Amino acid sequence: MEAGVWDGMFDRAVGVLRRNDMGGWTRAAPNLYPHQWSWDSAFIAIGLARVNPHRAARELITLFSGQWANGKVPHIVFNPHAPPRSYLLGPEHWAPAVPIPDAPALPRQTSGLCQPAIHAIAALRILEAADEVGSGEMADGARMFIRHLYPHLLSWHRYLLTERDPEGSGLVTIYHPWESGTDNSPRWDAALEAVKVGELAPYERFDLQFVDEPSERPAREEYDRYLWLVELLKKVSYNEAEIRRTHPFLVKDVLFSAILISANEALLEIAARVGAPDEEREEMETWISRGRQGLKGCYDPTFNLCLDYDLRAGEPVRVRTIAGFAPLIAGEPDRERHDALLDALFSPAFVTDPGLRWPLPPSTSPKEPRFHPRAYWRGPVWPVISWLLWHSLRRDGEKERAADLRHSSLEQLDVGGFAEYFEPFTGEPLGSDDQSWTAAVALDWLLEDD
Ligand code: 9WN
Repeated sequence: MEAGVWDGMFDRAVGVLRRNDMGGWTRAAPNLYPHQWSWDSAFIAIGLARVNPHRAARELITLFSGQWANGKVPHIVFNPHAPPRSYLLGPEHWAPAVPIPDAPALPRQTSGLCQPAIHAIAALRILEAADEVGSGEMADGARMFIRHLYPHLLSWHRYLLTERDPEGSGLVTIYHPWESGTDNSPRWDAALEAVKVGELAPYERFDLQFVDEPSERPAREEYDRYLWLVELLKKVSYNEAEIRRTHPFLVKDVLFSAILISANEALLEIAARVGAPDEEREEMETWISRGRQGLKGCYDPTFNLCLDYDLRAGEPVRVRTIAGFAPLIAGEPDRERHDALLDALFSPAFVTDPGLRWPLPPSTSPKEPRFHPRAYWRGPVWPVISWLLWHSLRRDGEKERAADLRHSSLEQLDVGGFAEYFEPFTGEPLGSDDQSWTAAVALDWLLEDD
């Protein structure tokens, strides 16, 4: 760790995670998100891996205790002690009239959606952290942890690459913008607009009490559609075949798919460590090459970005967002395309826009007509996305660019604190304060030297 430069930040980040620690799992944020979120927990485990590997392992194990019988890891595992009227949609909104055969026999309730599968990357980080400590109790604990988690990770990835990809395209179909983790990104505008909302019970937006301005959260029309899509999924008791037949929102999400490819690389390493059968490793290799092929088919040479594909409309989603850099996250084997993507990332359409407070990727390109610098995923900078890109660039040997992303991100957090996201031109912290995954990626960055 660079001593002196980021004085106090390490302790502040640890403090945020400690205050959000609910005993074996971490709430995503103190007020706005009082439950355990799936990809947040994976980032939290990454941040905790070298600080407290045992606690990091526990984060993932607790999350996976909510896994469904079909392998799906739910996007929220609910906190039974969350204050009433604190989060919409709470646990009472997810149960369908007809019991769900695939839901877990749980002491804890879950949502019925999922989120990007970054968990295997987190699990591998925990193993590597335990390796650094050396042999002894830690190594035994890590071995037990991974023996326990490996089959769960495998069935999670299998679910995504079968039920969510019956076409064998290597790309994951999402059923709801919340599944992407980039909820109100303009990526989903057209597909959402096509959803005809039926009769909805009146509802209250609890989220708006925890932000300064309503524009920091999705709009009312978006919420109507989010809630309606959940109603439709409940109506078919989350039956995958029925969803594929009837659901109005089915999109191949390139960012989700890319994260899964990278997670499959991690799973492959984990498989080697647990001595998994050859067939399982071959299965993962097939997923990885199929995924890369799938992303190749979504590449748009005019934008030099990868585009999501709307299955209902039968067309690509032509909008420039950070999801376009999916192949960089997956690992792009074609050198020419890799360089074109890097040029696009470091172009004025993203990181080198001269008006930016820090050279960090805005969630949506400022060149897009639907860019909005304060509106959730429509423009602000999200530290976890900067982390994903940093991690990928470093893996690919792009040392200098990775170091710049890390340095600017740490500056952003030093000035603005561990906010959920940041206004790209002013650096103003927005959304929730003390967001767990922001503190977690800060820890990971602080523990690196470059
Ligand atoms: C819905 C918890 C989550 C993140 C998502 C982010 C936001 C929820 C919401 O918060 O989504 O899942 O209510 O807006 O978009 O990426 O996991 O931090």
